[in-house]
This record gives sequence, C-alpha cells and structure tokens, in this order.
Amino acid sequence: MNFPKDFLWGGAIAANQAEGAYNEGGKGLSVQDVTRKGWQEPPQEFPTEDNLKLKGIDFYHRYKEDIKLFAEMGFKVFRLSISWPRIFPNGDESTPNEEGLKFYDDVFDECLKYGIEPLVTLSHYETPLHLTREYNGWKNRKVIDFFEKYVEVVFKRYKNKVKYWLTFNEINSITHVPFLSGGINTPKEELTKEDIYQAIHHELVASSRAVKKCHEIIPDAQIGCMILGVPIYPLTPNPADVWKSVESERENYYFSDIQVRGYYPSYTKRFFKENNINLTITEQDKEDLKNTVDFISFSYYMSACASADPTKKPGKGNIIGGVPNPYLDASEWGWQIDPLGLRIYLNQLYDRYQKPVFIVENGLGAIDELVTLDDGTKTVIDNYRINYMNDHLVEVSEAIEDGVEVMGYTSWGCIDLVSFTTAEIRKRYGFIYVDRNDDGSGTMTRYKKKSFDWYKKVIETNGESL
Ligand code: BGP
Repeated sequence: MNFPKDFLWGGAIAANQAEGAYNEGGKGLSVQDVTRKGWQEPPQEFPTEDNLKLKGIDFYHRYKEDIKLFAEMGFKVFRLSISWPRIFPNGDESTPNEEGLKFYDDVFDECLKYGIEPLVTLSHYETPLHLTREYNGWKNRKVIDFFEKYVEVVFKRYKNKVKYWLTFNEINSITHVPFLSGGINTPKEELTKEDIYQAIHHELVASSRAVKKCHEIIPDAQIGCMILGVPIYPLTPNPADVWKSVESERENYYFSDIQVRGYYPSYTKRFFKENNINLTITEQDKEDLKNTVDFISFSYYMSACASADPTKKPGKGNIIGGVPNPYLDASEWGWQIDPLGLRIYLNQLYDRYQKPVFIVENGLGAIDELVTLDDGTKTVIDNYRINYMNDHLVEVSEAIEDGVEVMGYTSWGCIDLVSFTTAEIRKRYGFIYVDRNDDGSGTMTRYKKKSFDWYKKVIETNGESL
C-alpha cells in the first residue's frame, strides 16, 4: 500500500447526531431538534422526547471516554461539527454563549492531548431554529452576516487548536432537503427553483467569506468545501443516457465548481435561462466568491445511474441517488455498494480541480448484534463492515497510485450515532457500539466491535494490513 506517511486516518461525527444535551449549556434549538423522523417529515412546532437526536449518544457528557477510545485506535484526526446554536443560541445575537465555546475548548484539548487533530465542520445541518423561523434560513441574505460573525468568533477562539476546517456539510443536499440543509421554512413543494438557487448563492457567498476569514485569522489552517459525493454513471451506452449523466453530475459539480474555482461555471447560463432563475448576485458577491477553498472534501457511500428513459425510476438510497445499477449490491437501506466508484470519483475530482481531496465520510450503516464472548466481553462481529471498509480503502490506495492527492480518510460514525436520514440508531456505522435503542432505552455503555481492532491495525500499519 502507498498511503503517504502523514495520511490523516480517523473518524467522523456531527454534533446533532452525537452530542445530545440539546437544551444544556445554554444551547438554542437547531433544525434537528424538531425533525423527529429525519428528513422525510415536516418539522414539528416543538421538540418531543421521541426525537432520538435530543439525547444522541450523550457525547456532550462522555466525550472524554469516546476520544480516549479513538486515541486507542490511533486516530490522527477526528472530524466533528460545532453546533452553531451552542455558540449563538438564536443565531442573530451580538455576543456568543461562553458555555458553548468552553465545551468545544475542552473537546479540542482532549483531542490534542492524544495528538489527534480536530477537523471541524462549521455547519452540519445545524442551523439555529430561530434563523429558520424569523428569517427563513438561507433564503435570506442577512443570514450570511450572522454566519460570518459566528465563524469569526470560532476561528478566533480556536485558532491555536484547530487547523482543519470545513464550511457546509454536503452543501449540495439543499435542493433535496431545504429545511435541514438550508434552514428554509417554506415547505419544499412551495419553493421555486429560483428560491432554492438564491439560498444556495447565499450559502456559497457565506462559505467563501468563511474561507477568507479563516485564512486571515489562522494563516496556517486549511479550509475545504464538503460535497455529498455520488458518481453518476450512464445506465447504458446510449448517448442520451450519457448526456443525462453529464447533466446529473453537474447538479452536484455546480457546488464544488464555484467553491473551488471562484465563479459560476459556463453551463449555469443555460440552466438558469431554462429554469427561469434570475439570481441577485452583487459585485461584492463576485469578489467574495474568489476566496476559494484549499481542498475538497466529500462523503461517499454509493454511486448511482442516470437514464433518459422516464420509466426508469430512482432506487432507494441516500438523499441524492439515481436509477439502480444492475451490477451492484445494496445495503439494507438500499444504498448501492461500489468501492471502485470511490476510486472513480477521487480521480474525477482530481482531474477536474487538481486540488487535494479528503474523504470525510464513508462507511456501512448496518444492524449490529451485540454478543457475549466466552470470556464475558460483549462485542459485535461486524465482518460485513470490515469488508466494506477494506474494499473501499483498497480503492483509495489505487487512486493514490493513480496520482490523486488524498489528504485523509475519516470513516462516518466512528462511534454509533443517530442516523441522519432515518433518525434511527439501529442503522449503525461505528467501530464502537453504543447501547441505545430506537425506543430510547439503553445504558449508553460503549463496547468495542471487531472492526475496532481491525481499524487500529490499519492505522498502525498505515494501510499495509489492508
Ligand atoms: C450524510 C451526512 C451524515 C450521515 C451520513 C449517513 O449524508 O452528512 O450526517 O448521517 O450521511 O447517513 P445516515 O445517517 O442517514 O445513514
């Protein structure tokens, strides 16, 4: 294997899926606190106890124990998000919440104690609910200023502790989940394409301003964009299918093209014209967008196919998907498993941008069974997860051999947490099992799965054991 010596091995979580303590430490509500069933249900008026995210896996109180376990696996990096409403409970205040700032100080200190670099997502589906209700989220230009203020506060506060940053998690998901991703309160059916793309524009400007601020305040930091990565194949060699795949890919490249190149790509002209989209883009916005990211990060779980045949229906899958690929198997949730797709996507991104890439999410959501071994230890024999990750990491190594500059790999949900799309906990990704069930029961005790030792070995040998 050929992983560079400084390859950043690690794992990833997000505040809203792990921390819990939704109303402690002065935290305000976020969009997640009123989405009990994940993205398929309209938001509730108030949080209700049956929303598993409110307690998460109690990372807020157990982060020391969890980070210690990550250190035992040898993590070089730990990806987590700062919950925006822990810092600005409503999002539009003038002064931040000191208790929230202090919490992340402690978490970062705990990481650094073990030589683990924090990789911090500034916004991981955690828009303060107040910004949604009062301003209609990212549809409103004012939210750019609130975000800028928030990021300035956290860059200044953590400048000596955090050197790797990401702006918006899966920024391209907003067209599919405008409430969770864009904090937009208007029901999806009532939104025009123009509304959505104006909100996207605001996020892109906010992202570029965050890049600028980060470079000013922490000159030795690197900041990246984060894309929900789904390579799209034509379903057949029919040129009409191939063209459909080009169009589908552009729906996602739109975001990275702007964040990496600093301007709207030429294909948007026709797209805007044909969809009656007239965006308000100021001269200052154009200047701001020129602050481009240092690297491209993405999540990767599956690939999908595009077809020009309208009778071919999308399969089950992640929030961005496509027509199922007859050559691939799928997870229990219908996400098609495609390790080679990861190599393809890494190559595509690098060919397009020639910028370092970072895989910040990948893994298998599966139902695990906790078993008791003869010696009394409880564990999960998750060979399926080991196989999934092994196959994907082998393809990462191939991509490195292909010449792609890969910075690192953080597996998703390195400790079990609440699922984003389904809001369940039985869809587990971790190397560490958390005793918590969908009915809310469980002791929250942590148990090492078989994959814990497997990943430890991978890191220890810098990928040689794959
Ligand atoms: C991505 C999100 C994560 C995460 C992951 C897995 O879309 O960035 O927050 O949860 O997908 O999805 P799920 O939890 O629905 O299995």
